[in-house]
Amino acid sequence: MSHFDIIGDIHGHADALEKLLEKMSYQRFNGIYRHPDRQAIFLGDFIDRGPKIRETLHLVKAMVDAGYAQAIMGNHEYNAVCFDTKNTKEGGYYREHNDEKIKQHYKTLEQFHAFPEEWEQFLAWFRHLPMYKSLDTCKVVHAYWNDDNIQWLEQHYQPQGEGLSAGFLSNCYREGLPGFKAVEETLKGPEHRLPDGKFMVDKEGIERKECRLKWWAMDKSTMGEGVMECPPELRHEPMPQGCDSTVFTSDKRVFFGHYWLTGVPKIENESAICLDYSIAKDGILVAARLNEGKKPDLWH
Ligand SMILES: [Mn+2]
Repeated sequence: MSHFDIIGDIHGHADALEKLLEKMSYQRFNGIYRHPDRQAIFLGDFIDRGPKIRETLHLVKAMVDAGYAQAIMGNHEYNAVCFDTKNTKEGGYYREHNDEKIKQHYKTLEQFHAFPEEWEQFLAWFRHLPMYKSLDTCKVVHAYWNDDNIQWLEQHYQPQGEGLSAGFLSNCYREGLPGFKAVEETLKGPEHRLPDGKFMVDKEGIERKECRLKWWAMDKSTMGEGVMECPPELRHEPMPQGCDSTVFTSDKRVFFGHYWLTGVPKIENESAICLDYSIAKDGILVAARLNEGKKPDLWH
C-alpha cells in the first residue's frame, strides 16, 4: 500500500482531525475512521496543549489497531513516558517534575485525571511507538531524519521489544549519555549554541541559549534563513561555525512535523516536507496526500 495520507502534529485537536479526515474522504465505521484504499500516517505529538487529548488518542490508536493508520512517536509522547518513569538509579523521574515541565504536560494530566487506567494504557502504547519509518514511497520522522541517528536507533531501539523501558531511557535521557543525541535530534531536531550573550525566547517564554536549525531549508547562508525564530539582531549574521550548510537530500521524501510553521502550507524542499502548521497555536492541521508518481498534495 503506497497510498499514504501523512498527518502533522495534532496536540489534542480532535475536532480539527475529524474535519480533515472527513475532507479527505475517510469515513467512520463502528467508531473508527478509515479509507477504502488509503492509509493514514501520524507524525506524533498527539497530546498536550489542546482541548481533546483523550479523544485524539482514542481516534488515532483505534485507526492504528485496525490497520487503517500507522503512527510514530513525537517528543511529547517521549516526554510523557520520561515524566512517568522513575529513575531508580539517580532518584526522581527521567523527566523532572518542575514547574516548566508540568506546565507543558498539564492539559494531558488534567484531561486524564479521572481516567488513570486509560492514561496508563496510552503510556504503554507510547512506549512501543517507532521513532521513524521507512516506507516504500517515503520516510517519516517527528523532527529530523539523520542517517547516523537513524542507524543508532535501528541498533538500539526496539519498538516491538523493550521499547522505552527504564533501561533504554537510562541510556539516553540526558546529555552525555550514549543515546542522547540520536533520540533528542530525531524527536526534537538539531540545535546549535548561539554566540555568547545571545539567547532566544521559546513558545513558553523561556530563554534558551540554543537555536533550532532549519535542517530542511534550501538556503542556509544567514541565521535568518537557517534557524527557527531567529532573534532580529542576528538575522543577517552568517550561520554559527559547525552548522551543516548543505541542502538536505534523500532517496525518498522525508515527511516530518514538530516545527510550528505558520502561514500557507508550502513545500520548500522536495526532499524534506514539514507538515506542522501550529494547530495548537491558532494554526491549521495539515496532511500530505501521496499518489504514486505525483508530487504530494497538501490538504488542510
Ligand atoms: Mn514536536
